[in-house]
Amino acid sequence: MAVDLLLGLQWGDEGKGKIVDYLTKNYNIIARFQGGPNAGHTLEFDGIKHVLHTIPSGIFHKEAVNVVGNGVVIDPVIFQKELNALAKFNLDFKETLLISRKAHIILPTHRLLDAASETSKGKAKIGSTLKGIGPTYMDKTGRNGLRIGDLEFDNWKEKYRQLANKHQALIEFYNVDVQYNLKELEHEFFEAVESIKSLQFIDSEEYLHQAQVNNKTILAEGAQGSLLDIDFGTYPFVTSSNTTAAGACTGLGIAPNKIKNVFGIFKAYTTRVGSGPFPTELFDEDGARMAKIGNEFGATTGRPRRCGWLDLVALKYAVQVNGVTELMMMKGDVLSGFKTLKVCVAYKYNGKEIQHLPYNIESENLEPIYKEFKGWKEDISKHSSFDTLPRSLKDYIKFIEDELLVPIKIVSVGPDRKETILR
Ligand code: 2SA
Ligand code: MG
Repeated sequence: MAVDLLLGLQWGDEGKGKIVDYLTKNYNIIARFQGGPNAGHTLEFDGIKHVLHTIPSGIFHKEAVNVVGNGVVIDPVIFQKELNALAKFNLDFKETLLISRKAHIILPTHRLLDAASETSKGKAKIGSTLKGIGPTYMDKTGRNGLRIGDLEFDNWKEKYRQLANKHQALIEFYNVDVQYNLKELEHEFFEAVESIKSLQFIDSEEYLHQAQVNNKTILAEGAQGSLLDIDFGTYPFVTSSNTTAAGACTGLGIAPNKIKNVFGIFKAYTTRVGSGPFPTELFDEDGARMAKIGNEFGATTGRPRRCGWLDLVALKYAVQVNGVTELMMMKGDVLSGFKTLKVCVAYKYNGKEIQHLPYNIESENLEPIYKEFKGWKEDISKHSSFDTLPRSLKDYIKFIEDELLVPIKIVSVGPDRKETILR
């Protein structure tokens, strides 16, 4: 049985959580493959708004099994808080939330190291969510990490201590002002570890293999976005994992030839939270309007997101790297009421017009070239069929499809599960 894959094509916050929740009815298993509590996946249904960080977005469907894959990094303290926030929904986690033994653990000192590293960079900081993501993946690739499977052995605290001691020495090396009380942090960490031990830890690659043999349907859920990919994103202003399609193979142990549909999610405009280049960023009223109507604030940190026009050059790049087979356009409703819309169709790069994403997209070297579109006035959030959408929105959609050569199968017209148009 094939595996489908869903991922973000921009700098994250495209609305992956909403669409995973919407699609879960078609799948037996939802499996997260990278990232950690830096992610903020927002879901809205029955008048409830809920933000998930590490737990896959299929959790609200009682029949679905949710797997936290080996490519994910887990902070037991945040994980525990997520579980507590879900208590009111009466979900049975023992059977429906499974964690890979090979997933790495975020230690309290990883978070401190993240803060020390960012502080030491001053103005050049990445704009990390400070959840310890970078340092944890560094320990993973440096072969020092502590994994979920280690918790099943008696000596895990020795491993923990060794790693935490090393981190403390590193924090001192940074020589910046990071205040902390390790005793307190460790107290909550050890408590949370004991509590997550009540969940099922699994050999997730084997579990997912057996699921495929038994004809179960699997949806791999990405976090952050393609332009934050450690290899293909706007390095160094990226996250520390592969957010692109290949990350689903390494982050779950799924073979590339088992992946069938690749669903690429994008916003009808662009946002970015944290530092780094953003060619179509707006500093005017249009940008402020997108931020306000789109409620563009980080779902994990609350930071305001930077906003700008749709960048088709960057989007084409993401479609290419991921092999996207179906597109999903989010937040078209936020663009209602704009007189004119702009879409970046090429860049002026060192004096020449180019149509690909170059190595360096800092604004000193690059200027977006826009095509203008007529806006629409109507509130589209109550529409349930593509046919009734305003003509100008349909033109906008058609242009994007023609440029990317991939069909847009879902048009989201509001944050609620119900505000979704399937074509
Ligand atoms: P990190 O924390 O080390 O992974 O940060 C590195 C860069 O990756 C960006 N990043 C994100 N960008 C968008 N959304 C993310 N999740 C949250 C959300 C973010 C928030 O859903 O809104 O609440 O601020 C996310 N996670 C990481 C980050 O901004 C850095 O640029
Ligand atoms: Mg988000």
